[in-house]
Amino acid sequence: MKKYLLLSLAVLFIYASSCKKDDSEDVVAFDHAAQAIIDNDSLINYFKTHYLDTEGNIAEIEADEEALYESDTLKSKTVNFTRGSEEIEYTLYYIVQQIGDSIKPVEVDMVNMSYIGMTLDDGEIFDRADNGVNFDLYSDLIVGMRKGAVEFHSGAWDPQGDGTYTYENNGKGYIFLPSGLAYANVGSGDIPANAPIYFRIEMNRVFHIDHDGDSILSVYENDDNGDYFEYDTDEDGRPNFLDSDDDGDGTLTIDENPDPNNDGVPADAENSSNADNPDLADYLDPNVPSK
Ligand SMILES: [Ca+2]
Ligand SMILES: [Ca+2]
Ligand SMILES: [Ca+2]
Ligand SMILES: [Ca+2]
Repeated sequence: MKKYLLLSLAVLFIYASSCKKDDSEDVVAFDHAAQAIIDNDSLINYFKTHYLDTEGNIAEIEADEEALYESDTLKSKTVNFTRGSEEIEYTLYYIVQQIGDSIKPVEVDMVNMSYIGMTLDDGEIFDRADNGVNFDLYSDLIVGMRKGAVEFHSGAWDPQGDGTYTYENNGKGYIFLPSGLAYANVGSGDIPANAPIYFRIEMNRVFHIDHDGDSILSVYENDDNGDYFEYDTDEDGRPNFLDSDDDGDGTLTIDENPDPNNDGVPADAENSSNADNPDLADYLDPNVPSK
């Protein structure tokens, strides 16, 4: 009898773990909007009880130090992100401690960042990279890091001859994320489910990259509002920076001569000036070449 009980428990366990992997069922049932409010309350409470010490570390208030919550250095931004089937309005917080003297990345750039990742409730370090790691902001990072990283300028770098670099005047600071912009109700490694987390980061370098191999750097594949994800000329659901045939005319963008001088900027794109759209570059004009 005992043997059968163990067997059925084992079956149950396997079934439970296979369920957990099925995001579509678990995540839909979870109330992400409610969790967003709980997390924001936790973050606000943290900012009211912590301050930045003279070394730039965050510490718990003991006397009359100025709370992060009262400080002008604490900034926030709204990030709408879909969890389950619902678009949730999240608030991300960040602190720029040092403004870098070079460019900021956009959400489709690659960056080199140094970072320490910590859980909000106990400051436990779950990951760190002290010497800088390259990340494609579009594909390598949780959404909150992508949205936070673009608030930091990069700096100057100096190769040391052994493959490493030193960095000067790079952007430094913190990014604070509600769980919904991080690992949500699933968690990851040492990060529990529904845990707000924060990162201390240094933005070392920004690299412009070309995701779809059409010779146009992704940084230049955005619409008039600067949006990379909504810019979809042929409306096939694939934004231009990921679409190798932007206008959907059956000719690959790269074969419509979008960048004759090979600098990755489509300002010099070939324009055969068809009568309907005389100002439209060929790679964005579905009527050129004519079908
Ligand atoms: Ca491209
Ligand atoms: Ca498209
Ligand atoms: Ca095309
Ligand atoms: Ca075309």
